Amino acid sequence: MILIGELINSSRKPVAEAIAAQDVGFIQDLAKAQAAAGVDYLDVNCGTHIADEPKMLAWLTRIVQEVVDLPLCIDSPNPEALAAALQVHRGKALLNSISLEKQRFEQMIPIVSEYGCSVIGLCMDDRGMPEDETMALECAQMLVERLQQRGLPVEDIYLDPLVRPISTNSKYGTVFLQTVAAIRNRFSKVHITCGLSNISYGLPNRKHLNQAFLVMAMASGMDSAIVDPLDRKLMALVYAAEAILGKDEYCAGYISAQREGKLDS
Ligand code: THG
Repeated sequence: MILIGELINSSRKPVAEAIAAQDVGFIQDLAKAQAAAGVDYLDVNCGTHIADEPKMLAWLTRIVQEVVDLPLCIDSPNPEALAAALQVHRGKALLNSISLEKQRFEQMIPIVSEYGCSVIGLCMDDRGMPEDETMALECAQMLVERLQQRGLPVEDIYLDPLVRPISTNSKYGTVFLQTVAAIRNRFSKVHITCGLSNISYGLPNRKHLNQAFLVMAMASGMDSAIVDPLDRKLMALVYAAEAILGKDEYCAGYISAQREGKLDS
């Protein structure tokens, strides 16, 4: 699994406050804690600071990479903010995100080419978010086709079928899982990711839903997710599910996780 740590996001109140106060230590501690938990990327998002998002996203990128040796998942719908952050980013970033919305696609593509990053493609177009797996698969296919046309290798494409809360429609869980399975059946090499915790929005004790959903989505072919890596149970389930799905030869990863104390609650 390619895990993306979600905690440096200004939709979380302590982070919004730290960004407003330019509290470098608070952000850097969050970066170090997530890196120690074993993620592959750290998401950085300061979408609530609209007025000076380019400056703030570049600042976040710089201070996070001062203390962790990880690539970042740069999370913004604003092309100027993405470009400003990519300018100071070291290594190969993951741009979060492009979509099939005409204006967004055309604005983002030159940035992806200029900085040679990987990219998350949201499965939606100018009609909005798909309501069923047929339309979601159509968006996925169109994204892969158009990104490849622009020279992006399939290994650099992360499709996000978009998780919606089951509290708003009880079908959203199965629609997502069927979409993942259909994408995986069609494209063996493309990455499939999502914002995992959207599934449980509006419900109590959300961690159980997030954990069950993660395992089911992995079984359907999802190979990446944006998660809270400080949820130890969730992280232990990633090791367990990878071993069960044959993604962990001789269960070596599971056994090392045990030795490193990562499987204790
Ligand atoms: N797809 C893609 N990118 C995304 C999302 C997605 N980026 C943002 C988001 N969704 C994923 N990241 C987060 C980060 C933090 C939280 C949830 C998702 C979080 N939420 C608190 C909660 O749910 O309890 C609410 C905030 C708070 O009040 O603390 O912490 O889907 N490509």
